[in-house]
Amino acid sequence: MAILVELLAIAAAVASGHLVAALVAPASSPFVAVGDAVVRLSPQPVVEFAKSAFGTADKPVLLAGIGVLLVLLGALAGLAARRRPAVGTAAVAALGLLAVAAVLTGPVPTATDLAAPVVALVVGVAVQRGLDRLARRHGGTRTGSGGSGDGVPRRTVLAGASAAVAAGTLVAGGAGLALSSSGSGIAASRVALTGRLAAATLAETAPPVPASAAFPQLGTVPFVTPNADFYRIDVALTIPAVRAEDWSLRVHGRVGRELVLTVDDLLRRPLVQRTITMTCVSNTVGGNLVSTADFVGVELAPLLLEAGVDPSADQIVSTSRDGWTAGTPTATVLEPGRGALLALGMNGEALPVEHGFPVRMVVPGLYGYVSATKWLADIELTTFAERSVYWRDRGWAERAPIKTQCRIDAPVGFSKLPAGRVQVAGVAWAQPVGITAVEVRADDGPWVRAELATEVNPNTWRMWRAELDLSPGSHTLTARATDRRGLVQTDVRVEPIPDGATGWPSTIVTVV
Ligand SMILES: Nc1nc2c(c(=O)[nH]1)N[C@H]1C(S)=C(S)[C@@H](COP(=O)(O)O)O[C@H]1N2
Ligand SMILES: [Mo]
Repeated sequence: MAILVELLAIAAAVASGHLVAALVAPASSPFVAVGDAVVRLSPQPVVEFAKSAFGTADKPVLLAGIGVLLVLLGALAGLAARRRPAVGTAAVAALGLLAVAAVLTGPVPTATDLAAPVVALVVGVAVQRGLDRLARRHGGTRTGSGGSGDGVPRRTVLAGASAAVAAGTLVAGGAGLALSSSGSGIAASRVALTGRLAAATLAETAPPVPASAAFPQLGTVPFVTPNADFYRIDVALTIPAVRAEDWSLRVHGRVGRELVLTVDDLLRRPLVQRTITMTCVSNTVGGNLVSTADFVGVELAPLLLEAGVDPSADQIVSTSRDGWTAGTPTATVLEPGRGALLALGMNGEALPVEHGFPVRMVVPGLYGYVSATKWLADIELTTFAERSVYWRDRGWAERAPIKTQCRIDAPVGFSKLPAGRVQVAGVAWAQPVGITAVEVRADDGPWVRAELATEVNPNTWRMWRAELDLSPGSHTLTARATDRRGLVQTDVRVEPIPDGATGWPSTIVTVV
């Protein structure tokens, strides 16, 4: 019985905490906050291992692991509580305090964030003490006759109380889950923001992408990546849920005057539309952590100038609602024509939640980890010497401009092709300068200049195609790009860490 009491108390605490969190501040759910804290405190090798072992299932696996651990802890505490009743209460209280600590040490904690773990703590302790007292008074599970005539009603009281707690837990947990998965109004907020963006007058529109910008009939990816296919990389255990109505951004640090901006404030500024190719530093040669979208947002540079950037502030640290941080060179963002954005829209909609709703940063020409903060919450003007950030702490470079790179999309590796002329096609990118040439060759043969598709702008990828005459047998096709600076992509193969992979992409095909 003591074990059941303990487990019911923990379940009631978790469920009530999740419900309160779903109502007031989704990220403050004790369960989720503890999971986030585990990720924050895990040494880098553990995080890398989890990612490679479980892939994108790493988050559910972690949450399930915490669930199993809670059951084990509850059972152990329950066993101990048979001898020493105080242990049972102490265990539940300790778990509650752990949740409070996880939320308090989390990113940008606010007073409302405390509501959920505190409710969980109080509910957990109250249930544990209440049921435990009933159980002891009435002899617990010791079954059999139970003796006296009033034993039956007493056991009934205990069973009834337990059932009531269990039912309450299910209802609270179910309601919490339903609310948090419906995103506490996030979906409605997204629809509303999509509407406001559609109704807004853009100060600058992106020219439509011409059909000549891609070669889909040859097997290249579409020029603009549909939102559902846009690559996704982040360390967020659960997607931070902030309604556009509740969002605000603080710009502070080495500035003349602090700014606090809401979505309304942003929508009052000139809105610009830009087609930009984003790239992840973790992309391996030939990989697909690169995508293109039409972003709508406000220019970041004038906003920073309004705040008055101190000349000493060489780094912009942006913090996500989930605590993740990126460090961007101030000079890059302020560079004339760079076009860094606080983006609100992506491909005709408000940002999808997994891509940073309601506001994210996008800086053309920089890898995402040093620039593209999603669920943006805070911008601090500081120095590289003064503050380090998430991935820099884990061995990645302080500065990371995108390296000139290309990819062969067709033919697909290990294809069997009929002899004769073979169509080769792919993409190349060198944001922010653009691509001026791509060459392809078979084996050690001569380089063949590819035909380039129409350039949309230098901050986007550029598609290419070429024809090669291949004799029967197996061939390795290799490509290399040249950027507008005249730099030919290096063939030296390096791994993504610390500042991006290099090397020529290649594909093996068999001509029959
Ligand atoms: N809050 C937050 N923002 C983040 C990250 C993150 O882990 N958390 N990852 C960054 C990295 S490494 C990349 S490459 C881009 C990816 O953006 P996407 O998922 O929209 O493609 O987001 C950046 N912004
Ligand atoms: Mo990335």
